[in-house]
Formats: sequence, structure tokens, C-alpha cells
Amino acid sequence: MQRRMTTRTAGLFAGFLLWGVHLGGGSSLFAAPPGGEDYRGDLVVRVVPESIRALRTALAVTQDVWSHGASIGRPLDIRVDGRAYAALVAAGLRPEVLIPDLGGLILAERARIAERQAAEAEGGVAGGDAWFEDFRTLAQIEAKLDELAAARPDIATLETIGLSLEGRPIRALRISASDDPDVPQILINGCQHAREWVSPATVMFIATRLLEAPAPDPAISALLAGAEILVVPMVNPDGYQYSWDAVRLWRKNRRNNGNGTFGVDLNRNWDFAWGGPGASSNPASETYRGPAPFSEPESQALRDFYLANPRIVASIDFHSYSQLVLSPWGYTLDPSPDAPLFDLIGDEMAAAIFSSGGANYVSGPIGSTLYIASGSIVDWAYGERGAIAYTIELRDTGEFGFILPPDQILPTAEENLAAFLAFGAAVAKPAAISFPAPPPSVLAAGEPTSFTVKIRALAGQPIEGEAFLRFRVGGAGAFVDAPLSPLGDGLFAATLPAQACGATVEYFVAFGTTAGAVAAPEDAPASTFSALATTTTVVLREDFEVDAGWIVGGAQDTATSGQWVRVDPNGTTAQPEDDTSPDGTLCFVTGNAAPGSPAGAADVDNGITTLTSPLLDASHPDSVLIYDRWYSNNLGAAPNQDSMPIEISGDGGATWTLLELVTENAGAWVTRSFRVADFVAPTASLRVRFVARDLGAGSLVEAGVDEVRIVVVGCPSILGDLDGDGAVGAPDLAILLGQWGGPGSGDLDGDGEVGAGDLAILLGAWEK
Ligand code: 0X9
Ligand code: ZN
Repeated sequence: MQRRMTTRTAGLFAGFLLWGVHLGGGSSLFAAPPGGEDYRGDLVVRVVPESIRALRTALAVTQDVWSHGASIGRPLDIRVDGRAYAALVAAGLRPEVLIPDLGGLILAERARIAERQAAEAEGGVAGGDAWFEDFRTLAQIEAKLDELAAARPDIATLETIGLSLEGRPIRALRISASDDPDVPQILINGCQHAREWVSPATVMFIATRLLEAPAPDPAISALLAGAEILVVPMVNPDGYQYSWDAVRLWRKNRRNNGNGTFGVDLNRNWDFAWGGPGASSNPASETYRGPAPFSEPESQALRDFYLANPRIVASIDFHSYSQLVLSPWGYTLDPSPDAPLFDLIGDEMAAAIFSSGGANYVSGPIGSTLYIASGSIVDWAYGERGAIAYTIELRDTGEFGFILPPDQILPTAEENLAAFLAFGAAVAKPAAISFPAPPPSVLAAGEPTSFTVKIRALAGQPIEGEAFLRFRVGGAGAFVDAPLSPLGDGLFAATLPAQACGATVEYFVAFGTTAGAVAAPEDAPASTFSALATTTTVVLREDFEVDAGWIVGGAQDTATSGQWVRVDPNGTTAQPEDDTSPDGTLCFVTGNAAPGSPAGAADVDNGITTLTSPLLDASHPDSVLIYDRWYSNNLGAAPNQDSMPIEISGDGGATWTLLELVTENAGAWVTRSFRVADFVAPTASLRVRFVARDLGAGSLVEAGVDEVRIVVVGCPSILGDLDGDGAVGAPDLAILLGQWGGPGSGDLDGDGEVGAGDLAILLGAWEK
């Protein structure tokens, strides 16, 4: 279900706007908390504005946006006082309370830290993992950096890369364990934003593990053998100190803007798309970009360090909160030229985090995953330096936000060490090979097959003429080279030549650079991609342009709106604008709102809606069911709570078997194919059904279906090919002669006995 702004009387609503203006209107946006440390009576709430008006209302009543992604249909976390909360409720925005007593939470944090520091003043500052059991002061972080460098003089050095506005050193720890002076460098940094305390803690933890692993760790040794690691845990020491001493929720640096406001958002101050959308020119704003690109000594220091280390191939900038692994671009929704590689590595990091402890981080490009922001380090690092640059938003997802309980520091740090090691393994290489679409596993028999390869140089420079597709037919023999043809922008076309039906091709991609060769799969030729050449016959194709008897509804259906309907869809951020048929406009979607409606209009509400096919003929044993489906569940007040089962029945609908449970929620058409026999016995009474469900409260669900096909994949059988190798020859003759005089597969004329008539057929088909 999606929350909607309920209708209010105009007078009441105008009252709130007036009240908002009275509060300070636009200028109160992102302003520093009045009265410094006093957060008494404040709450942090999440709203999902469904219209510009709702968004304006939310922004007008808040003094502090916690999640800067202010856009319609996306959750927005804001800090409000009691009156502002009441205003949100009255305006129908249905604020969900994340932190009911922010003042109490912050006071408790201060008390806890004071107590721990007092105990440590007596008993000594905790070492080992205990150091990470609570947040640490700037002085403690600086002292630990000194300790780490002193403990490992063999591989660690500390340097001061610049001074903050107030004259504090910004320091880098260089971890250099390889004898090879040309190893690639990887940079990680923390704390561009002062209040995100878990960021420097996580970066310090990664440095600590790299230097003082409690037990030998092969992943760490491998990384240090192949890369130099540069660690800048504290980019904004003045802001961090201020967040400890005065205003806990301080975000920016401590620039005196001269008009009574302080601070520049360092992550809007980088000279790439500086001044673009998602950054403010208002010095009072929490996302103030500064008077000029690189106006701030802190961003200058990190830039200069980046430039002084030209072997940096990749970097991660750590922030909190939201649990996201974000890649460029941040300043635009356009995909970056390296989107396939960013997706691949981002997914690897999210997977490493998940396997290390089960936390869920979402990976994706910044613009579409979070919000547009210009002048940030990722865009500069990638756009200006060509680095594989990410921003990671650490824990949590909003329960505590910036005031993270200390028992989450170590888990956050551990899971991000795992992400960092996965990242290191992916980028400390001569070059990275990725595929915009998965490399083919099925080839159309008799036709060449082309696919696209994306290659990005990392530590090495490409060597002209050393980009190959290597393939062989069957599982043995030498690989044949087919040069890749460059398409520009690091893209290449790879072409497998035409193959006979039934042939299996093993292949891989190989690329030579000045720093060594790389391949995909990485350990090729020990492992390879493989594809089967086959023919595909379309038995049935449903494009929904005419009514072919698909059934909406069923015994289990409970949805009160957003039921399946066959239409030319009106697109929203959750629903497609177009069907997928090359000619035609119709498909099934769950509810169709009027053009221009918000995402939550006509989504599935309050239960289940089922779309069931008529009987489909899938009687051929090699039938494959293919469909295009759309699923969106990443918007709304409580995203990602639902899933869509897609089921098939081999008995006309009496019993159902799960084909897939759709949980990917990007809101995109995805083509899926399934071999029917892997799920139910192939029959002429096949049905498939799509069960769109809105079970989680506040979760927005939109689904679509188009282009349902049944195809038969296989090679036409050759009469006489008794061993099934695709040709008739000596081995088949041997089988037939072995069955002479009796029944058997060699009974080609079907007279019940293998004999002269069958021999004649076999010889007639010889070598075909
Ligand atoms: O807004 C930011 O700078 C980061 N989020 S935070 O809440 N920690 O402030 C996200 C940075 C992602 N990069 C861009 N949006 N360009
Ligand atoms: Zn941040």
C-alpha cells in the first residue's frame, strides 16, 4: 500500500504554509540547529511526499534534512520539533517517527561517552577491537594513527596532506607492502561530513586490520602484495571537533561565510559539475557548495593528495547513513560510460557485505539510487581522474541515523572491511573486463553471434592488437583467436562464428596491457563461458494486443485497487510508460492511473491481484517459457517489503509450482526464460500466473507483463543419428548392427525389427 496525502480543506492547508513561512520558510531549510546543542523535543521522522506541494510542506517545516534526497515519491528523513510534527500530521503527510526523542538520544550518547572516557582515563584507553566499541574523539583518532604507523614502520608511513581552516592537520596513512614501485594505489577516506561518526571509525578499522590483522588473512596479504593503500580517515577535523564539542549534528566544515552562517559542504565543493543540481548556493544550507570550486582547504588537501599519487586507480569515500554502495554519476541521471563495471563491482561489494554478516546494502548509480548531487568527490575522482570511485553510505537505514548505537560500529566496520577487500580484488588489476549484457549461453545455430565487451584499463595501458575472443568447439583442443573489434569508449564487439546445431562452444575474453594480461572469466582458460548452438521455434507468442483469454482475479485475490488490467500503460516512476512489443502498445499492468499521476496512484493496495494465462501448449519436451516482466517495489514509505511470485501449472491450474519469486525491485522490464520440464511435466495444459502482492504496509507495488512466449529449443533430430552426435556415421552403424534381428532404436522404419530396411535408411542418411 502506498500512503497518499489525504484531502484536507484548503483553509487548513494554507494555514500550514503560512505557519511554515512564519518559521522562516525557505531560509530555514538545512539551517544550523538554533540554540546549538539543544535538541530537546525534536524528533526525526520519515515522510514520502507524493506531490510538489507535500514536498514543499515537508521542507518548509524542517530545520534539518537527514537524507538529502528530497524528491517526490522517495522517503525523506527530517528533523522536526513537536509543532512541525503536528503540522506534518495535519497536512496528511503521515510522518513515520524514526527517532521519537532525539534530544534524549543525544544526551544519552554524550553521557555514555563521558562515562567511558572517564573509565579509560583511569584504566587506559582501550586497545584492539575495544577501541571500536565506542566513537572516538579527534585526539584519540590522531593518536591511534600515530600508533598504527609506529607499530608497522616496515609498511606504514604517515604524512600530513594539508591543514584545515582552523589549522588542524589532515593526515594520510600510506600502507605500502609491495616491492614493486608500480603497484596500483587505492584511496579510502572518511568524514567529509562531521556528524557521520561511523565513517572515520570504519576507515580506522580498515587501516587497523590491514596493519594488525589478528590472524593471517590471505585476502589482506593478496591485496597488500598487489596494491598500495592510502587512508585518509578524517577529511573534516574542524567539523568533527565541533560536532563533539558543540553541535552534534554539524555536517559541513567550519568556514565563516561572513553573513552569520558557517560551513561549506565539502562534498559539494569538488570541481566537477560544481554548482550543478543537488548543491546549494545559499551559505546557510547544509549542502552549501562554497563560493568557488575547491574554495576549502580540506577538499584542496584531498585533491592535492589524489593528484600527487597518480597511480590511484580507485577510491571509496565513506559516509553515513542509508546502507548504500554508490557509483558515479552523482550530478546526472545519465549512466556513466563504465556503468557495467560499476554495477559489477558495486554488486560484489554489496554481496561481500551481505555474506560477512547479513546486512543489506543496496548498490547502484548515485543519481537513480539516492539523489542528484553535484560537486562531489566521486564524480571528480571518476570524471577527472578516471578512478573507479564509490561512495558508501554506512549503517543504519534510519532507525538511529547519525546517532548510531556504539554496538553497531564493529559490525559496520567488519562488513565494510569485507566490501573493501572485494573492491581491492576487483580494482588492483591491469584492467577490468565486464559485459553490458551477460555473455551468451545460447547461440542461434548456423549464424554468427556477436556480443559486447567493456574493457577498462586500470594499472596497465592497453597493448594494441591484444584484445581477443578465444573459443573452441567441444571441450578439448586449442582455442582459436578472434580479434575484438573496437567500438569506442572501451567497448568492443566479440563475434563467435556460426556453429552447427548441437555444438557447444567454450570461450573467454583476453586482453593484454603493459602491466600484464587479464581475462574473463578471470582464471580462463581453466574456466570459460560456454554456449550451446541450437535452433529456436516459436510455438506461441502473446503480445496482449488482442484479448486472448487471460484471466484477472482468482480465489486468493484480495487487492482493493491496482488489479491487473490490459492497457497502453501511463508511465510513473513505478510503472512503465511503454509495453515491450516491437509493434503494439498493450500489456498487462497492475492498475493504470491517469497520465502524469504520482507513483502511488493505482498501485496494488491491500492484498493480492492475480493474472492467469489461458491454457498454453507446452507439450514439446524441450518447451521454454519466456516472458517480459516489470516489478517495482523500491518506492513508497516502506520500500522493498513485497515480492511477486510467478508460478506455473502443468495441470491446467489445479496445482501450482513456483517459477521465480521476483524481489529485484528496480522498476524495469526484465526478460526471463525457463525450461518448462525443469518445473512441471511439459503438457498442452500449461498455465502461468503472476501474483502481484501488497502485503507490507506502506510499500508501493507496481507490476507488468508482456511478450509471453513458448519456444522449443533444440536441434531437429536426424533419422539414423542413433548416438545423437548430430551426424549419421560409423558409430550409428555399429549400434544398428548390434541390434540386428531384434527390436531397438535402430528400428528406423518401425516394422518391429532391426533389419535391411533400416540399414538402407541409415546408409541413405550417411554423413548428414
Ligand atoms: O550528500 C552526500 O554528500 C552523501 N550523502 S550524506 O547523507 N552522507 O551526506 C552522498 C554522496 C553521494 N554522492 C553524490 N550524490 N554525488
Ligand atoms: Zn555524508
